[in-house]
Amino acid sequence: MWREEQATLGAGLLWTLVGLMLGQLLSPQESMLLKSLGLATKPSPRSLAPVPPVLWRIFQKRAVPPPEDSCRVEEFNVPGNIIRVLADQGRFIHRGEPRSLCLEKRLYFNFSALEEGEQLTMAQLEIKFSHNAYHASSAGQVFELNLYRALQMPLRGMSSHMYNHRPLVAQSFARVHKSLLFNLTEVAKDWRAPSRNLGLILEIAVDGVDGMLASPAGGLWNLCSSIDAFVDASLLVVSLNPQQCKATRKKRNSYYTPITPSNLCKPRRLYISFSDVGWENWIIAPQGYMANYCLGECPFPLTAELNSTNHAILQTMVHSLDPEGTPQPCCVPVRLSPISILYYDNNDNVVLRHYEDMVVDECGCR
Ligand SMILES: *[C@@H]1O[C@H](CO)[C@@H](O)[C@H](O)[C@H]1NC(C)=O
Ligand SMILES: *[C@@H]1O[C@H](CO)[C@@H](O)[C@H](O)[C@H]1NC(C)=O
Ligand SMILES: CC(=O)N[C@H]1CO[C@H](CO)[C@@H](O)[C@@H]1O
Repeated sequence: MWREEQATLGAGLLWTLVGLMLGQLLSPQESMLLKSLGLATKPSPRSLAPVPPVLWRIFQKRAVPPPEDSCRVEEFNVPGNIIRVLADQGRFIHRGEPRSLCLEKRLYFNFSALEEGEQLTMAQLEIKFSHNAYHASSAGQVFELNLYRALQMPLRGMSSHMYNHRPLVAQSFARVHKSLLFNLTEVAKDWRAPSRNLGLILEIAVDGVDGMLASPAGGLWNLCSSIDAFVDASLLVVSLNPQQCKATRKKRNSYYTPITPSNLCKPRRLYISFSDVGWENWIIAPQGYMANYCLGECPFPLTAELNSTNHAILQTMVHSLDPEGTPQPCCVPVRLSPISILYYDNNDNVVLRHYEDMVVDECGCR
């Protein structure tokens, strides 16, 4: 880690930055910053949905060290720098009747959060069942799950026949206390056009004509009741924004620079706290990060450690001859590295997104 800089100049810049963030972060600046983060407006999540464990896992794994290739999601082995978990917004069509059809529900995922230039590379539907609701009477019972693509907008009291009767997925499952995962990549690509996104119809039925079974207690036990354990459906979508993503990445290797008691150009520590900027209500993690900045002199003669260009070397030479007429080269970032941010977007979806060039690793005289 770099030595905490107490130099007057360093502290001055630091306080300018803090002042900028605390007091005078004017809306044009804030919206510029949001835009560079790929957001049109500052999200104001209404309900704070729990963070899907898979996103936490990926976030924590990325925290240190940063990924080698920022354009891939290694966990799923697909290209991408944005991972969203979209909540299902569909309604129940009915549940419990007739007895062999336990549940019929529309699943709808709002794709408006995906921006124009993003390429969708993966979509995975998760259907979750609660852990507690597993009923012993249904042990061994096999359920049939069918997923259909809806063909028209649902109307209230819509019959169950308004959809394509070739199911996208037909699957049997026996245990209702586990998540089921389905690959919907192809369908979701088609959903990018809003008029094409009419959602899905999910049907869960008990295998057999009648859903009633004699229970050990003597009465009739409705097998469907164990499907009340149905908790929710969500769609994990991975996409790639090529403009915000570089193909290859060098390893971050300059976490420590030699401590030189000088005013020479080098990275200085700067911690940016998201709560200081008033963003703590929509950024889930990190709460802040070490962004750093470049500061210092670029004097004649420039040494190799100052990462200078031929042009900068010439400029210092001219500066040494004519200090009034030509300034020194500037101390600027020459290597930056990315971070990942976990946040709620405007639709209350949870998003894990990779941002390039957020941390100053190396400075140079340019
Ligand atoms: C999807 O979300 C956008 C932005 O929040 C909203 O304007 C739109 O009405 C939503 N669409 C549907 C069908 O709910
Ligand atoms: C999901 O489906 C797509 C397209 O059909 C396919 O390319 C991809 O390999 C599948 N992913 C997995 C994990 O099976
Ligand atoms: C790319 C490059 O030359 N980087 C160097 C910049 O300067 C630091 C020291 O300040 C060196 O450690 C880097 O290798």
